Amino acid sequence: MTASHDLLVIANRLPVSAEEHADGTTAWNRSPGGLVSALEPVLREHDAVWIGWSGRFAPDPYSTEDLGRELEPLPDDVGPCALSEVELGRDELEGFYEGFSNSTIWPLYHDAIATPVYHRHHWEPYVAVNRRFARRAAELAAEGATVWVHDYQLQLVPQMLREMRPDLRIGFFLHIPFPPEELFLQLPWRKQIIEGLLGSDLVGFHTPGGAANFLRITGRLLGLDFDETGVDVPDSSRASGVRRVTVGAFPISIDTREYDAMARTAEIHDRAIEIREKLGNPRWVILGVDRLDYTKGIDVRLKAFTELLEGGTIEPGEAVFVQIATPSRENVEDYQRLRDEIELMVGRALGDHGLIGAPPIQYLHQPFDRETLVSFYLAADVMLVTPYRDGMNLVCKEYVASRTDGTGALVLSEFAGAAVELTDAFLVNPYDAEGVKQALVDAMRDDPADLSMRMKAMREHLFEHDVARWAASFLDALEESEQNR
Ligand code: ADQ
Repeated sequence: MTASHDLLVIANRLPVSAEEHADGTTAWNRSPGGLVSALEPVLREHDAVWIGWSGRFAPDPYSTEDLGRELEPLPDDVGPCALSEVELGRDELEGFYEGFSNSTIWPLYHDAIATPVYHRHHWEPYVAVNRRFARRAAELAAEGATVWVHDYQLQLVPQMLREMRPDLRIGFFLHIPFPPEELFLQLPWRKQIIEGLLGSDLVGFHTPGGAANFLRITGRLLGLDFDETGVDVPDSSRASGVRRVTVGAFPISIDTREYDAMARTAEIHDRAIEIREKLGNPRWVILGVDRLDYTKGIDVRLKAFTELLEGGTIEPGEAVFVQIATPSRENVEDYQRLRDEIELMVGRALGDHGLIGAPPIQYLHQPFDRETLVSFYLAADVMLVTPYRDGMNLVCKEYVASRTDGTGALVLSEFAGAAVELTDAFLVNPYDAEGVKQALVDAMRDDPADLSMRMKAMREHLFEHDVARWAASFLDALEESEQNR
């Protein structure tokens, strides 16, 4: 590959993943996802390349010169555009991904719900891997190309890349929350992270709150001048002496029309009816869908539902709570502990309140395809989305987009980015156990006319603010930030 690409997407993962077979062959599966479908039209318009890791390991210790074995090259036709694989060794992944990304940044940026760990031996591979991504982009970018860097695993890439290629236009988007300074300042490498992000022309967050936190920290930590739209970074190569970094909120969304269309098919309707029948046709089906992550507040919901059963507000057999929890980050200790805690809670509740043939809770620790998820969304009278903190949360948007007939109720945490937009949901503070119980009861018992008004308003919002609009607004803002150069 040559330095010919005018649009580069850099994300921790490629939009395809490798499935290595015992006979040495590799199958490549396209990973469907919001980001891929949002970017697909833009990628097609450009000579684009996507830089990321494929999920397969290079031998440790990683060295570009001496791979030990050649990784089979990626086939040309598997992705939505050209793909460039960044190699990672197994040990490196532990430090960079499971370590610094998921045991330091992830908990710190989610209000320190789990205690972040600060290990120097995690920071070093984080820097090394970020540099590898930046170098690859520097090699592949055409003069003046646009680069869009994604998420918390790659916060140093913008600055590294700017040093290598000052001609590039660099945008960074953070998919998780950005914390207030009281928390962020714990980070021993706080200055390096902020300087890394400030290598961008545009830094985007899901919410105005995240953007404001970031701006305040640039002032506090680096003494830079900022206002609500950006920050001035000293730059002696410019006549003005400063380079403007634009900062803003770009709430991500889903392909609303696609979910709406899926939910209208006869097949998915039939599957939703079948799900309800298998659950015993209760009056209420209540649903939770998440990655099994301690930020998502799965325990909050289980507790609320169980206490309502205990107190007799919900009669056994009247309602079934289905919790779908996708296995996630199973090598990180906090996630192993969480799984045990949730399964203990489910087991206890079933022991105390189960009826023969009619368990009040169904717990599925499995991934499902999108069609199946939409069938569950259609089958559910109430969707419970109760994270302690969430950058956005797409599940609640998928639920709303799937409720084509305007029925259904969404209970949504105030601490999900989506709460800024979906103000017609039953908003709750996930730390307030009584408040969550009350919101669930309100959602179950609300008058159908009120429910339908709320759902209609949320659906209208999502049809107008879909993922294509998100991608376009970020790329437009990036282009405009260039005009300020
Ligand atoms: P996540 O933390 O992964 O994303 P979320 O936004 O809810 O959270 O996205 C999860 C996605 O996985 C959804 O599209 C959902 O349908 C899918 N999913 C969940 N359970 C599944 C299952 N059992 N089987 C198959 N698919 C399942 C991070 C941030 C969020 C932010 C997104 C996008 O933490 O806050 O909204 O990135 O920026």
